[in-house]
Amino acid sequence: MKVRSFLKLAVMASVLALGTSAMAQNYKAEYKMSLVVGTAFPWGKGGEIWANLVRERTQGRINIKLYPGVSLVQGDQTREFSAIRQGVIDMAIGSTINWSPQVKELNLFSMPFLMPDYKAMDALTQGDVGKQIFSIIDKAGVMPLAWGENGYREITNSKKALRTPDDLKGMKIRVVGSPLFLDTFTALGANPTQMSWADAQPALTSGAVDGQENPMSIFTAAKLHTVGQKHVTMWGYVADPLVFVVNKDVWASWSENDRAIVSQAAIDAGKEQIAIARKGLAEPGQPLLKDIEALGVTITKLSPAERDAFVKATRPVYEKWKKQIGEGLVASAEKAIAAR
Ligand code: X2X
Repeated sequence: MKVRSFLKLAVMASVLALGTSAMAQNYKAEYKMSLVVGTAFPWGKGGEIWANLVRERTQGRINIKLYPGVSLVQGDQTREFSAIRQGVIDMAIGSTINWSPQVKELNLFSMPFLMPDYKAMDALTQGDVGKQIFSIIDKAGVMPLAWGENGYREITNSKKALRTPDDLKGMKIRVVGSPLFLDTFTALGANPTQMSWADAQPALTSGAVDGQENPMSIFTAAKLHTVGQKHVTMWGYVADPLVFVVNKDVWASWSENDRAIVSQAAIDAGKEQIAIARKGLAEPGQPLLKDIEALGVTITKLSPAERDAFVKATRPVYEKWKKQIGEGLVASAEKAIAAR
């Protein structure tokens, strides 16, 4: 009796073990999602929404854990794309800026004053240019699934209200990612320094740099007014979209049904994430700016003529990078924006 029930148990245990090992061949217990910032930011919220949708819709077959602070690459956001390609990272929602060292075409969105408004950005990401960019990311070795948004990057500093390129002269500005940013700020007479987001915050606190550029949703969630950033100029010079991606081996390991679920979940999460990123900025009157002013921050809005002075000063950078990115792609983008 005792022996028989032991055998029964042993058989049951081996059946269970077989079941889990069959699954383990294809599916990991946990997938690592890389993000630069956490769930206090619209960007990180997008990650949370995507992970939750996937977990629900796959009944837990695909279980995703968030790794904010690009901790899987020790905070070096410009190494994120390579780490996804190599499988150190299973999936990510990344900024086009951070991946542009590996995928030069992603510099498109960082061309100064290419996209005047949200409609222009949508005309690119939701149109033919977006499809071309996805095929380039795919060829670069990572599976792209959906677009999200970090946002329009406004310039902030601790010194004074900026209205003209002259006001930027000699100012130390933290920039990220691509040499294109160094070119833009050098053309404006500033003194740009490239550093990661992790390093930027202490550098702002100590005064090692005077200013930085980031979307207002990053400004508020990171409380940049508490690290001396008292002046914001709304110049809307570039905007960075986010891209939802999966490592190709991980992608290939999933059933067709699960791939469809993950892909649709990315699209749904991306839409929701973009709405969160634009909240308070896309509505008339931009209510988010009033909240920021209430923190003791001056917000400078440029007249069309004032903005034009920044456009003119950065035009040589635009022309230089048009060639580096690819004249065909940039021409398609210009056409799509003109037709918006
Ligand atoms: O580092 C930045 O400025 C940030 C958070 O916006 C990006 O990752 C591009």
